[in-house]
Parts: sequence; C-alpha cells; structure tokens
Amino acid sequence: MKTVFSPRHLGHSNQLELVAGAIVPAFEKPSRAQYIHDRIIDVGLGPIIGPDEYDLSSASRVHRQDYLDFLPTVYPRWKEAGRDGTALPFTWPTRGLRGDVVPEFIDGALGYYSFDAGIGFVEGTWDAVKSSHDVALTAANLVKGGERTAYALCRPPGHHAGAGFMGGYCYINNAAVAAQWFLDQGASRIAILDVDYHHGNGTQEIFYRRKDVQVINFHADPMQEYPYFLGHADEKGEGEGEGFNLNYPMRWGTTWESWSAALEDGCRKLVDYGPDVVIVSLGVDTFEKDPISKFKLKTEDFPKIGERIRKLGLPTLFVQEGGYAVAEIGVNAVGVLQGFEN
Ligand code: SP5
Ligand code: ZN
Repeated sequence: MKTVFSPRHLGHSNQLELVAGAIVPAFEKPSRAQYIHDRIIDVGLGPIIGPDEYDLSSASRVHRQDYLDFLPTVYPRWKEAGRDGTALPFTWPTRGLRGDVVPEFIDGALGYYSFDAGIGFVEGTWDAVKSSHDVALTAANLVKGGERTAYALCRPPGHHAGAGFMGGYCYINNAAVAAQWFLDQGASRIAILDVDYHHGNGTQEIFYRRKDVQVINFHADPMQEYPYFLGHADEKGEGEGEGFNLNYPMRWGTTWESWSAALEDGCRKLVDYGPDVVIVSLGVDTFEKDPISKFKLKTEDFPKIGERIRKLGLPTLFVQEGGYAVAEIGVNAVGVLQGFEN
C-alpha cells in the first residue's frame, strides 16, 4: 500500500505538556512519525509519497470557519504579545461562564477554542497541521482513484478536534475532513472506525447529528480515562444522526480478548450500515507499553486488527492518530497495515 507523508510535521515540536502535576516534554513528538516512516521502509510496505496541496473547503464543512481562521493566527499573535516558546491555553469557558464571546487577547482566545492544554503551538505548528490535513486528503484521493487502501501518516493527529475546538494534541480533524471530502466527491455513506485508546470526542461531536457518517469508537472508559467528558455507551447520536454513533468504552487493563470482541461487534454494525468507504482512525496507544495508556494489547495483536478490517471488503483509508511508545510505534502501526495487506 502507498503511504502519504510530509516532513513538514517536523516543524511542530518542543511543546510542553501538563501531566500529573508536572510540566513535561510532550508525548506527541516528531520522532513518532519518523519511527513509523522508517518501519515502512524496513518492511517494504510500499512507496512513500508527498502530499498535494488541498484548500480548506472540505475542512470548512466539518469545522467552524472562525475556528479555521483562528488557527494560523495563534503563533503570530503569541509573538505579538512579546512571547516565544510554546503557546498554551490555561483557562476555559466551562459551565456558568460565557462561552459565546471570543476574547480579544490571545490567552483568552486560546482557551475559547480548546478543551485542554495538550495543544501547544510553536512557529511551525500551523504549517504541520495544514500538511497533516493535506496528507489525509492525498491518501483519500488514492482510495477514490481505485486503490484498495492507503495510509495517511498524519502528524499531528486529529480525532480530538471538534467543529470549533482543539485538544488532545489535535487541531484539524483529519479523519473527519477526509470523510467529508469523500461525501463531497459523491460518496453516500462513510464509516469511521476509531481504534485509538482515547475516545475520538471531536469526531463524535462533528457527526453526532448526521446519518451520512457512522462513527464507531473503541476506547478507554471515560469514567477512568481522558478525554473524560464524552464516550459513554449511551451516546448514540441525535436527531437524524440517532443510531449512527456507537461507543465501546472499556476498562483499564483490557486485553485483546475483550477488545477484539468489541471490534467484532462494531464491524458487524458497520456492515449493516453499508458504507462506500471505511476510514480507520489508527491509534496504537492501546499497546501494553504505551506510556500514557492502560490497555494491554501486544505487538502480535496489531496485525489482527488489520486482518479483521480487511475482511470488511471495503475501500479503506488509514489515518494515523495516537501511539506514544515511541520505540514500538512503528512496528505496531505498520503491523496493522501489514495485517490488512496479507
Ligand atoms: C491523539 C491522542 O492519542 N491524544 C491523546 C491525548 C491524551 N492527553 C492526556 C494524557 C493524560 C495522561 N495521563 C497519564 C499519565 C501517565 N504518566
Ligand atoms: Zn490516543
């Protein structure tokens, strides 16, 4: 299979992150993508090509225009405020506060457009975010052109980004934009299978009232795990979208046996839906040695994910999301892709 990848992700680095009461170097770091890239070459998965440039027209159908306009302004405004280093929010409009007025000053605007502090900006962040979007759409175009599958080696990831907010290392929701792009190109129905350890709250929020995108999430129970405030089993969609959102929350310590049973159930629901294309939000932070996660999938389990998805018999776009056990991320992510191909 072909991989789409851009070295422009490298400009997005040196961010800090607030974890367990300490400011630490971010887990979502450039070496993640480089390990996957190198593993693709080592195993001869197939050619690696660069992205084409896409405009933000499909993105503007899943994200608010004011949010998309805001993203490229963040770092210039941060510098205008006399700062350097990493731009981060630290205050948010929760219940009881005004969530309808965008503050003028950058600190307030950053809080307005985010739900956590996991979204640092440095000089190259917007360029990397745009390149990640272009990587996803270039890979989508390969699938539209008749390839059975393609892999978008996106960095930064996307599934925590909602219509008007960023968080969880995510800025533009690459998988959601790709789904919208397939619809804009004439597809009728798209399914998104999100196998990242964390609930894809952004993807769920974007499509919650729509029936043209089925969203299926397999993730750590929000009672125990980030992003905490979405991802329960009773969230099934609303209005026209009722019945088209499926959540499989699982407890800390989940192993392949029960994780794969959830995948099996989700795949059956996907087949009933009858999508034209499957988009896999491919996180490999379900791995037993992942530094921020508590599932127990083993390296040998990842190819089995790919094998099961292949059995769906549908055109399939893989979009990279999380995975932080840096030394193993290449083997595990590429393991899913090899499982699909074999
Ligand atoms: C795309 C993606 O996987 N985003 C994940 C964002 C997770 N951010 C919160 C991490 C909380 C980590 N808490 C456990 C710390 C163990 N040292
Ligand atoms: Zn994750």
